[in-house]
Amino acid sequence: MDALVQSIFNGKQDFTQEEIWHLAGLTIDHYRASPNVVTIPSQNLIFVGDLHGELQSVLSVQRYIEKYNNHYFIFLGDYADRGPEQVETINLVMALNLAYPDRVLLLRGNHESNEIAARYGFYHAVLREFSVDVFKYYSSVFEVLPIAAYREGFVFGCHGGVPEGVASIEEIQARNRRNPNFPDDVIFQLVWNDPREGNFKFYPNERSSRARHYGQIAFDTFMENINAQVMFRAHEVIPEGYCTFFQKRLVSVFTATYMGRVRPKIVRIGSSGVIEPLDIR
Ligand SMILES: [Mn+2]
Repeated sequence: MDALVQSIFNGKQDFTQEEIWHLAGLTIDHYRASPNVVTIPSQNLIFVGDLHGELQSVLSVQRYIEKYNNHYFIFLGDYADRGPEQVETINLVMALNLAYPDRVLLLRGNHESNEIAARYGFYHAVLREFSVDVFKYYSSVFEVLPIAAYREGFVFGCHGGVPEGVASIEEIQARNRRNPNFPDDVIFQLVWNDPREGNFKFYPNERSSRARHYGQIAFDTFMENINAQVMFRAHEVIPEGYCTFFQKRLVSVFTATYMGRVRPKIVRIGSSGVIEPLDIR
């Protein structure tokens, strides 16, 4: 294992500009050639929701990675912004990925964006401690992170959920994610859209003129088209840390406390399809 990755894995929390450059470079090398939708290699899965700069949440996830050593961990994005330890949190997330490259997958959330990071704290947190150059290293990581994870006949996972006007995995693969923001509408909706119960397809989402709410009809159609049974997503603050939609076929998970408003969770699914929320901390 890389010496820097090892030291972060063992608890290092102070970083130099050069160390962040090194860590970001390793992460970029890891994802540079990844497709937008990554194939999940296992049926034993644990999904991690929004972390938003809460180091205690990632430290707890790290213990689960060691304990559930035959499980594949999918982080659904939103690593920094808002919380108290943003640099430390995203650095540990990258280190966990590099320590377990075959068992950890990092997806991109809507906060892995220059525009959003400038508005919700990460950009300024990096500038307080480091420099614009260091923010550019992180921004280069944002650009390469994959958008979704998929196992045919089983699960689909992404930060937000069902995009409008998409009927296949191939259509998502054909999009270009390589931008520090989200100019592509399909990529944008995959990380921004929210589910709402109801027998409808899509309606406008107050979060953004480019975002949608997706209902039962849109969800069922998408899942049939791509051949998946269960979808996992994050992106919304849920007091219990976890909830389901659409006859329990959509799981929404949140892994930060969000200033004490959430009892944070991660969610496990095994080959039997049983869904098990796990308390962290
Ligand atoms: Mn989000």
